[in-house]
Amino acid sequence: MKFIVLTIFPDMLNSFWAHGIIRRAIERRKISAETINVRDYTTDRHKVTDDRPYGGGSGMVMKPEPLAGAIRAASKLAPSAKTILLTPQGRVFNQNLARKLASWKGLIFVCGRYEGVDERICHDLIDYEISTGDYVLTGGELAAMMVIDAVTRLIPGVLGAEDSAEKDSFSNGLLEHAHYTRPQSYEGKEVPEVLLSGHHQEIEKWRLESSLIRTFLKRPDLLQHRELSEQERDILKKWARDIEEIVLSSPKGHGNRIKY
Ligand code: 4GY
Repeated sequence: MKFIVLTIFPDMLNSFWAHGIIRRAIERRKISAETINVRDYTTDRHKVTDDRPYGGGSGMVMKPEPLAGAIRAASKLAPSAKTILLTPQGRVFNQNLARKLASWKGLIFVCGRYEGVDERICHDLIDYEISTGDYVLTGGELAAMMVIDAVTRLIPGVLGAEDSAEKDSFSNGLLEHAHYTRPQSYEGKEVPEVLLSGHHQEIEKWRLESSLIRTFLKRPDLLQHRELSEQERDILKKWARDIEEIVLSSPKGHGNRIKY
């Protein structure tokens, strides 16, 4: 996978490329990383990348010519790469989109600044618009890094077999189970007994239960569109029975049955 980021603040990417799994992926040639300074493609003495908006108003707009020059230079480096503009107006990024992007050969990220990018660039030179979420950043750089980060860890050989992407949140549509490490007792709180037992089947069962209940409590929307396996249904039914028992035996209860 070839990543190219177009920005007027290339230094923002330096520490990103230089740390952790991203750095290792570059060293092992699982990905290649390039930052292109849009200012290098300005044509005037003062290297101006913005201009006043037609129609008036406050704020500035990114001039089309430097961006066009930078995109064309990037496309030469990665001819089969798709161009992506990071904008709140794009398709909202998620793990499924990350999986799709991970299967492509190259991605060119166009990072806007100021109030926005001249519409003719968006229209002519951008293949996809992606949003990392419903909020407004001061530029596309952080969003580009988020997308690159999520895509990189899905590329085969980037993560070790140990912490493979298959095992984490969303690979099965559920949140991760709770994690514990030493010490066994921390500020009076104990690690769940079963995790010390060495009984792998019981541990797997506990982890699925932890995943399911955390998803139900923290992100019930994730369960809405997901089919449940027989085992998952049994776990949720057991919890429903336990909860109902508590409700029915509570002193103020009127004996109303929970409908589900
Ligand atoms: N949200 N997801 C986002 C963003 C900043 C002005 C256009 C987002 O991806 N990008 O807020 N981007 C703006 C800044 C130019 C992009």
